[in-house]
Amino acid sequence: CGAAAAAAAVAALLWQAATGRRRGWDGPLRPVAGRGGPLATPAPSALAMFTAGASKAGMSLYLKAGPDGGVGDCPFAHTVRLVLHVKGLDCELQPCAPEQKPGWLVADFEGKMPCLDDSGERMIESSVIADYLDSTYPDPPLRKGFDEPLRSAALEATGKLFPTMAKMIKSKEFDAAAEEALLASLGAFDAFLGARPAPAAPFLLGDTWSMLDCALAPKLYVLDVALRHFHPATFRKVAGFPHVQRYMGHVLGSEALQATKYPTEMMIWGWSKARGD
Ligand SMILES: N[C@@H](CCC(=O)N[C@@H](CS)C(=O)NCC(=O)O)C(=O)O
Repeated sequence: CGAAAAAAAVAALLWQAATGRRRGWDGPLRPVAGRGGPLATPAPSALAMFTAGASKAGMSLYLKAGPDGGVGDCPFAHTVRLVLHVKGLDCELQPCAPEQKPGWLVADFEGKMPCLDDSGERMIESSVIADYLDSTYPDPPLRKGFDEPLRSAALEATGKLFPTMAKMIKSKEFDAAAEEALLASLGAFDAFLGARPAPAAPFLLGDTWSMLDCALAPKLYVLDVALRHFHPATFRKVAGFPHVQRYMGHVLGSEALQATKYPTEMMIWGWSKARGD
């Protein structure tokens, strides 16, 4: 029995060396963060020795770097990282400043990021990457198994949140029209959350992460940090939306968000640049 377990462990190790991904034998799954990411890169181990000799197997995510070379502020890359995390997939993070992008990324993808490289299969656009991950690594499913009318309603109710919050955050002076538009989109979102069959459900479509949560949570992280920083009086008005408050509290406090978030200083740095501060 012991020998069989050891053989299974070795087989799993070799499988990981070949694929860059873990199989469920070695305990809880966690993502591997790259340079300067919020999680420390695991210490060298037998696993590292195996993977060091492997060819191009494994997953890498090329994403915006911050000024210190670590993971920069990008809600779209954050969505991909959430999907990876929820699925328990290991992925090397490769933060890239404009001058650090690999030649193939510039030549084949106009340097666009985030860009996923899964053992040579490469793609850009966070939604395309997220769909690829969901269909290639279907456990847990993030699109299938959810109520379709509820999903459409959620999409409709959340569609204006990011554009309106971005406009407000970017406005240097107080802009009453921008605030009104943001509050209107928060109102639509609040109404949707409260009208669901299970209004207290922690995620948009029920009790588990869906693709929509993975797309929305990084944007609410922006609201929580950048709107609070640049327009605190407007941020205080978010308290007037109780369902939004509860949803934000849940997803922003979740283990997955905490494990994948980039530093708040990075967020302020990125949005300060976008504002031309
Ligand atoms: N529609 C794209 C947007 C991606 C995007 O805007 N990426 C920006 C940061 S949020 C970026 O990586 N900028 C750095 C660069 O292009 O060098 C997606 O969803 O993937």
